[in-house]
Formats: sequence, C-alpha cells, structure tokens
Amino acid sequence: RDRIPPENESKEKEEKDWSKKTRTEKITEEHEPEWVNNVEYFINEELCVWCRVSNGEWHLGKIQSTSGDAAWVMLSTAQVVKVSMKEIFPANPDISEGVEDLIQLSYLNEPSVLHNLRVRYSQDLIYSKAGPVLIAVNPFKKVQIYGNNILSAYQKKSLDAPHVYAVADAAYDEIMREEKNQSIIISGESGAGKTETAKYAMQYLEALGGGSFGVENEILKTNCILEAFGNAKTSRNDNSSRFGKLMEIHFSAKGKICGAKLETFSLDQSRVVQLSNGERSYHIFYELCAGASPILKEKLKLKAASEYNYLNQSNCLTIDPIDYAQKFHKLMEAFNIVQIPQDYQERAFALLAAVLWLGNVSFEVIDNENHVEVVADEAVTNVAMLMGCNSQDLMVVLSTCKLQAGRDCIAKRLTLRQATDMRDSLAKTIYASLFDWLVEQINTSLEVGRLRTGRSISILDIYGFESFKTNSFEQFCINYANERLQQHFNRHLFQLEQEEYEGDGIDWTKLGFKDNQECLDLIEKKPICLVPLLDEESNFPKSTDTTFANKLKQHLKANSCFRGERGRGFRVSHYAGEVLYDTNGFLDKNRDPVHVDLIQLLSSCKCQLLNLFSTKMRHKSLNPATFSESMNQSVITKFKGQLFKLMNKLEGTTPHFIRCIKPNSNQLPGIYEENHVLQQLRCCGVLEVVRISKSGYPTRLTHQELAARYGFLLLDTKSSQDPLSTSNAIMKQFNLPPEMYQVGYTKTYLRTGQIGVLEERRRYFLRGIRGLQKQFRGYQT
Ligand code: AD9
Ligand code: MG
Repeated sequence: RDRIPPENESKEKEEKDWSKKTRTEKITEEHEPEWVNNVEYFINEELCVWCRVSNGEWHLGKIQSTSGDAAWVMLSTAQVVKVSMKEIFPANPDISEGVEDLIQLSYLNEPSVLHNLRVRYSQDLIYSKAGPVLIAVNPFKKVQIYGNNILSAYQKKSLDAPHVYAVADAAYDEIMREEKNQSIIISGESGAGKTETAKYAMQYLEALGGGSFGVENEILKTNCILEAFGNAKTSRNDNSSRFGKLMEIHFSAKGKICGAKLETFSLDQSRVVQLSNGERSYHIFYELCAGASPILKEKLKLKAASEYNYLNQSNCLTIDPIDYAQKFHKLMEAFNIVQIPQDYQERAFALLAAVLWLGNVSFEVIDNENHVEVVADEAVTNVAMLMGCNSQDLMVVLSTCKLQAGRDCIAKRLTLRQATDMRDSLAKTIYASLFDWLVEQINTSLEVGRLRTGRSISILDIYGFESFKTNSFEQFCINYANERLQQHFNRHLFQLEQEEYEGDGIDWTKLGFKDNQECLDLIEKKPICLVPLLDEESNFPKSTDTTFANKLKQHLKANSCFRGERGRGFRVSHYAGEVLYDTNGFLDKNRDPVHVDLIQLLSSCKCQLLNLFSTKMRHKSLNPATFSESMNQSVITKFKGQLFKLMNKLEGTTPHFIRCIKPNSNQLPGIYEENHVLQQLRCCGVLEVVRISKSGYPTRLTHQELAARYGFLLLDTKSSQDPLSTSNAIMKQFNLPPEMYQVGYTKTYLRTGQIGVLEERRRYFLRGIRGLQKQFRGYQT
C-alpha cells in the first residue's frame, strides 16, 4: 500500500488535485506567498494593487470583493472592473516609490518593477540597481548626470546613487585592492544605449587613471574613429554599432592608465554594398563627401553622396541634426592623436573613394547567356586611379574569372550576377581590411606601457539581440553571441552564486532560473548541431539554401529550441524570444571567399595599403603553397573561435553587468512603453537576479577577513579556537539575528545591509574600549 507511484501516475494525480486546491493555494503558485496570505488584509485596509485591464495595461486599484478566482477592483478613475486573481499583484507602499535598488521593494512582481523604473525615469533617474546589476534606461536626451563635478563626487565616494560611474569605480577599486582583472559587460537591444554607456565608463576610468602615460586621452578619441567607420544609421538606431568591441584598459601599480588594447568582432560588411530602405551605410562615407577639403575632393574625384549608388540606394542620405562636415574634421583630429601619418590618412580616404566609385561601376550584357563587359566610364577609371592599378586589369578582374584547364589557364566571362558579386566583394574586402588596419593603428598607439595582466578593466560593448521580420546569417551570428553572453551572466549571477552557497555548506534552497544551455547545444554542441551542419553544407558543391534548411529539419528536430518551417525557414527559441531565420544566403555568407583574382589584383596595386591587405589575406585564409582555398575557415567557424576566446578572457575577470533598456522603439525622450520594457527585463533575467539577491547573501567575508576586522573585540576568547567558531562567536557577540547571516565552512554570508550593522556595532565597541582606556589612564595619573 505504501508503494511510491510511478512518475506519470503522480503527475496525473497532481493535475487532478489542482481542481481541488483552495483559491489561496492556486494563487500561491503564481504569486509571492506573502501576498497570498494578505489578500483579505489588502481588502480590509484598502491597500492598492496592480491589476491588468483588458487592453493589457497595468492599473492601480483597490480590491472591493472576490469570488472564486475573480476579483472586483476599483481603479483610480472610480471605475470597477472584474479581473482574474492571476492578473492582480500587490502594489508596494508609497514609501518604496522609486527606490534605487529593486531589492528594496517589498513586492517584487512585474508591474511593481515596471512602475519603479518608470517613476525613476520620469525624474531623469535613468540608473537603478537590480541587486548586483546596473539597469540603465536610455533617456534619449541630455541628462545632467555626467561631467566633472558628478565624476569627482563618485571618485570621492560622496555620491553612491546607481550610476555607470559607480560601476566603473567599483571595478577600479577591485583591481587596486585585489589585482584581479575586471570586466564591465554591457548588453541590451539595438539602441538601448550600450555604446554611450561604454563611453561614460571610459570617461570615468580616464579621469581616475589619467596623468602618467598620456595615453588616457586617446582612449575616448578612438571612439570617434570607430564610430565613423563602424557605425551606421539603421531602422532601430541612428548610430548603430555594426561591430562588437572589447576595450581592455590596463593600469599601473599606482592606478594610472598605462595602455589599452582594442579588439573588434565581425564588422557587418554587407552594409557597404547593400542597404535596406531608410538605412545608411557607414557614417564615414557621408562625412567624407561632406567634409573633405576642395583639394582632397579633387584628388579623390569625390562627388556628393547622392551621386553614389552604394549610398543613394536606400533614399536616406542625412540624419538631422548632425553636421557631418564637422564630424569629418573631428575624425582627422582623432587620426592625428592616434598618430596615423598624413600620407596614410590620405591613402585611407582614397580607398573609401574607391569603394564609392566601385558601386558606380556598371556592366553591359554582351550575349544571350548574360555574359558581361565592364562599361569603360569615369567610375572604373576613378577606381583604378584611386587603387593605383591599371584600369584594363581592373576591368578584366571584374568581368572574368580564371580557370585552370590542365596546364593552361583560361579566362571565362562572368554573368551579370557573378560580375556584380565580384565588384561588391572587392568593395567589401577593401572596406573590411581598412577597418582592421585602423584597429591595428589604434592598438599600436594605445600600447604605451607594457600591458600586464592582473590590473585591467575590459569594457564589452557588443551588438544586442536582434529579431526582425526576416532574419539572416548576420542576425544568427549576433544572437549566437548574445546567447553565450547570457550564459556567462547566468553562470555568474545564478549558478556560481548558488554553487558557492552549497559548496560552503550553508542552508539554502536552490532557486530555479532560465537556463539557455539547450539553445547553445542546438547551435554548437557537436556532433550534430547548427554550426557544423552549416559548414558541411557550405563545403558541398551542389548544396542550396533549401537543401541546408532540409538538413537542419532532418537532424535538429529533437531539440526543443528548434522548429522547422515550410520552405527555407527555421525557428530558434533564443533566451530572449523566438526568431524566424530565412536560410536564404546563409551558405554564401558563410563561405564568403575572397576570390584569388581579387587578391592578386590588390597585390599588384601601387597603393601600399592594398599590398598590405593582400599579404594579410594570403596569410590568413589561403594555403600559400597551392594558392587554393582549402584552408579557408568558414565565417561561422571563425566567429565561433573568436567568441570562445572572448568568453575565455571574460571568465578570467570579475564581471560587472550593465543592462541597457530601450524605453520606446521610436528613439524619443520621455516615452516609456511598458510592454517594450517588460520584454527586455524578462529577456535579460533581471527579475530573477533580484529574486536571488533578495533571498541570498550579497556580502561574504572569509573567516580570516572577519576575524581580522572584528575578532579583536571578542570578549569570550575561549570560543574562538578555530576560524569557524571565531566567526560564530563574532556574530553572537554582535547580536546579529540568525536569519540575517549564515556561517559556512570558509566564509560568513550576510544578507543585504548587515555589513553596515556590523560596522556600526564595531564602532560602538571601539568607543567603549576607548572610554575604558581613558579611565584607565586617569587612574594611572
Ligand atoms: V546598437 O546595438 O550599437 O544599435 P546601442 O549601442 O545600444 O545600440 P547607443 O549607445 O548607440 O545604443 O544609443 C542610442 C542613442 O541613444 C544614442 O545615440 C543617444 O542619442 C541615446 N543615448 C543612449 N544613452 C544615452 C545617455 N546616457 N544619455 C543621453 C543617450 N542619450
Ligand atoms: Mg552601439
């Protein structure tokens, strides 16, 4: 009779029992227990609740009566609405309105968190804490919370309100105290404010660590170059970073900046040649066209931006109210600061002009098989002049390809599509190589002192999660990177924290959190997962986007994060939501070969930069012996390798997380769209973090640390034979309530605010001792 029911039997029983549960029991499963037991109290005391009305919005109201699972709530407009109890949550008392740290909220439900952030946002308090995480809500306007005065207030610790300065300050303090590398990991969707936040963090560190090596002034200036060449207007952000960036700032033993290192990730190259309507190419093109001096314009044969096909295809040439000519002059200043010689600056501008003119190169179909010839017009002449090559050679490379037939090499004419691809590939290659070269120049200039580990702060600003109507290979890479970063976040804030509690033997009930391992397995867990399947199909000559989609459906259907769609589509359930990908172009973009003929052309050019690029390309992707593409790594494999390296680096640091939130999708100040914000809070696990921090022990001290600070005040020295009992004795003598701390094998864990109580009591005991000492001295004299 006492047998244990099999698992499915007990599940069935559980489901049946659900109907028998009391209302309170049912609500407990959806709500925080302290509220469920308080419903009657809320009614009697006429306390406020949040209820979701029919249009999905949250309103404040007071429960009038309940019946079964429903309640009648009077809203502030005096209207009474019937709402399911599941849609009702307790509101926090007025005293907690707009608290700095969400941990301070008595009720931690979604409407309360949303409300708290909104109250703060409406007062321009854009920063809040969620336990250890900083939340930054983009103000989309200038707010008076930056600059020297505020900065020095944080430096002197006379201000401690949540701020990106406070995060940078904490990271700096830790490297100086513990000599452990730190990282500031900034995430959030496109336009949420990551890049701006990163700049403020750099500004703070520059101010703190300036003064010795001179390099500190350069770090912020590099942003000007990077944004000109790596940022563009997209539908979501007028200044969207189309690359990821890690800036590693190194400090000397005295806390002065002694150098920095910049690493960038996967610049979106396709933007150079192809734009969606209303979006733009990289800012630098428009800045160059608007800001170049008449002499430079003449040298580069430059015209207005509207004359270039690569720029005018999207009907969007300007962004108000930005003065791009002025930006161009700032850029030249920045070039000088990072010591790019004048002649190389001009070479770089010439290559930009070459890219623009390449977009104007056109083809003429010469037979009924769609084969083409290059039209010999000013576009092709200008490209050849700017690249420093023979225009005939250029025309041959753009319209033919060499084929090996036995010992002979024959030229085959390209079709219109192939020739256009070749032209675009040349433009993308030149631009991407130029970007990489600039990063190298910046690094040479920033590496002043010897960069040592142990005292660095890395600031990561990487593209946020993306989900559009149609999502392609680029979105896949971006979302894959975000998936990895989310795991890093989870590991640090949930897993490692809870593992530490368990490992140290303290009494702790494990809390669940949204793990994203299954999605990562889908993408990268060998042998059968997305990345190798993509590579396999990319290597297969007869494959198409449809055969690739079918292959995914065939092999991945067992993973719950994958869903095949009809045709070429597939869906992935990312931690931040489900994304529908279209495999169209996946294989080509993954192969992305730079044609051997193009590399040869670059090496034959008079331009030294192009020679340099071609040498690099040969070293990087080609087997020099055979000149074949056999050693060419696919784009996704390279990306994965970079991502692993990044994660490895981050694992060796103490992370500080900043979650940027975009309050509305129109980039407007003062508008706080609840659902948009909620979606982002849910995605990045902010609510779970608060829950854990609230029920956990944010402060921890080793027994040795605790003894060093408080042990000498122990009255009963017998009880302090070993470190653990010393800690117990301290807690007892300092009279901390047992629910406010736990003593583990190696550390003592304190709840929020308890370290302050300990410090206060320490002062009290010290005052007592000093008083006694005075009396004693009095006796002696
Ligand atoms: V993307 O993933 O690169 O597309 P980000 O980097 O998250 O994106 P960005 O920092 O570029 O967003 O911010 C977008 C815009 O919001 C900026 O151009 C500013 O106009 C605005 N912004 C962001 N943060 C602040 C701020 N702290 N103060 C004022 C801000 N404006
Ligand atoms: Mg950005």
